[in-house]
Amino acid sequence: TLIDPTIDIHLTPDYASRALRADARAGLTAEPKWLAPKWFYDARGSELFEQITRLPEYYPTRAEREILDARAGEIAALTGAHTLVELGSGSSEKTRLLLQALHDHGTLSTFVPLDVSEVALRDAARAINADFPALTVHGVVGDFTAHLDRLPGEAPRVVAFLGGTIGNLLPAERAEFYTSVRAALEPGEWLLLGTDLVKDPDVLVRAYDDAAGVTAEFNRNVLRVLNRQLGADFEVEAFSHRAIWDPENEWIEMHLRADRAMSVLIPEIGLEVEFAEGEELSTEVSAKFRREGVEAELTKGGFAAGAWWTDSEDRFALSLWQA
Ligand code: AVJ
Repeated sequence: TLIDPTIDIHLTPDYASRALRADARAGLTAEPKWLAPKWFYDARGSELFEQITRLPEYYPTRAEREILDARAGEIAALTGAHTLVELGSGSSEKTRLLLQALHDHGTLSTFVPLDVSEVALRDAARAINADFPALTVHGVVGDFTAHLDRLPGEAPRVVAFLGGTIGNLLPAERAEFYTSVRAALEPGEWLLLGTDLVKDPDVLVRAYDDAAGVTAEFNRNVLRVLNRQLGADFEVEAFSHRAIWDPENEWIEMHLRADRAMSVLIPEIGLEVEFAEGEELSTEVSAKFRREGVEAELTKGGFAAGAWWTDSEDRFALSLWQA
């Protein structure tokens, strides 16, 4: 029989809607305008992202899975983890690979998925519980940039932050994130990190501007989120998708370009926003990494290098760090 998993809630019910309002106000009154990438992921946005992961141009998901397929056993042997903490998801195939390897190694007792969405977390927790009936699933509803203290689970724990999502944080935010993960862990515990690597800009731009236009729809979806959640009247089809490689910062930036001048009303935050023709709204930074850079940042954050693995085409890296 399945027991309902334990869920700790560190967020108030209105956390997301308050954060969206604050972000929309800050970003849409800034010069240049911006919106944070976390607002892509309503139900439709999450489904579009799933589609992106299956596109021929979008290699990161397949490359990371290849590494996990090859290395999950080594990760289990190196860490001897009793607890797997996963930041940001919890139902994916990649999670199952890690859980299976830790289970086979004989040390796994607890899985701790952490997500801002309680619904997503309950679904993930139940699905994992069904496949790993002996596992204690202890979910945490929280924001990984703010609620890493008091992570449950028996030591040693591995905190997995996969998919290259670390690339959505700006350098200062990454530094803060590494410091807070380090503070949440006891010495000897682990961080498992997925990072997309710097490569041919054409390959990168294609991965963020696919021929089928799925990424364009994903990008525009953030305007639909604002229309629905804040009563805004963005004319979604009047914005074009742009993916730009910034060689100085070594990141991909996604923009939405206003194809003509327009004025947008956002009643729920009492804002009227003007767009000039051709004005670009920044919606996501997706940083790409080099080994030296990752090592420098993690070392500064107080971690010691454990392992560095890449896929057969050196497109993506999975690295293990010890607190
Ligand atoms: C989920 C943040 C890793 O940056 O590659 C995919 C999101 N954006 N296509 C990424 C994304 C455009 C993705 N992450």
